[in-house]
Amino acid sequence: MATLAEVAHALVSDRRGILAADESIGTMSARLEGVGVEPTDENRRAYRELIVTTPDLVDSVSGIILADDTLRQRLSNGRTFPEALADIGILAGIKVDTGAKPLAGASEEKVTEGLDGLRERVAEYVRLGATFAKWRAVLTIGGGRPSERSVRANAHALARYAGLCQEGGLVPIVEPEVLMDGAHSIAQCQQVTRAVLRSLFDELALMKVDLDGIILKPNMVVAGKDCPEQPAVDEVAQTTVDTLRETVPPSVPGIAFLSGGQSPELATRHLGAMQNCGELPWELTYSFGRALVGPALETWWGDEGNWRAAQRALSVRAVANAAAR
Ligand code: 5MM
Repeated sequence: MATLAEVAHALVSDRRGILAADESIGTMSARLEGVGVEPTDENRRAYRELIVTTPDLVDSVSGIILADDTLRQRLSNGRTFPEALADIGILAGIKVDTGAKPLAGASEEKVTEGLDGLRERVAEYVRLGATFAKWRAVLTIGGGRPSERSVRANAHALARYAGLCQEGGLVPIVEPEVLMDGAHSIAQCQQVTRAVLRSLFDELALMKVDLDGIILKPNMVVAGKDCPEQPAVDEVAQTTVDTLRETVPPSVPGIAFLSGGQSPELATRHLGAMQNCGELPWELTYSFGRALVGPALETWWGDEGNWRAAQRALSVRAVANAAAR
């Protein structure tokens, strides 16, 4: 059986990246409704089948993060999703958090929940074929946010999640997302991202998490989407890499970015530009959700006749991101 470090390494090497298809039922339903598809269990299943049966996906995707409902569903050929992924050489991951909930005493801020019963759920997910997991914390900038208590509460939860996953045999993807919402500058995003990552690595050390058996999934350091001054691609790349050099220990095998609402093309350009920012101690790759599958969803529209065109749209983004690496 592969060690945690071997699984983590496999997820970020060979120019491949991770596809995030772990939208909760609420988010996935909203995305389906956005393209005129009725948000039924069957349509959520069919959409995920479209993704995992995309030809040659294994050439650019090392792992796919699934949600709990998908892990229990089957493809039309009767295989479970983890079985179907194993058949084609892609690792199956599972989102184990139960969502970001209002943080007591911190107006408009959230803390991600899901620690209760996590040890038992991890054991079940391993039995169902998962080899890695994901937990996403969200932090907002503006109006005095993020507060120190939201940074520390989320870092603490991420570290306890990571420890439980490693104990149970899953590689934890640790995702502290500083949101792009707002009019903040890239400098403000850098300052907050730096503080969030410092707090996170303090907590991971406290919880004795093995850093060579995790993947970090951070935001890129960008300006808020309403900021009138949008930085150039090279500035985003350099600022992101500088921030990571200051905060992420070299024993972390890989950093797999979220796309956070950037357009698919811009997220790919940022990833590509980062590869020219000098020698780095970790692999830099992608763990995009919307920036990988958005164009496919918009092509599909729930119509069987658009199935292959939608898969081609996914392939285009996956191949472009692997090439950017
Ligand atoms: C795919 O979306 C993931 C789950 O979202 P919800 O639990 O809110 O439904 C999300 O965690 C995703 O993995 C990350 O945000 C990265 O996705 P993007 O679209 O930002 O690359």
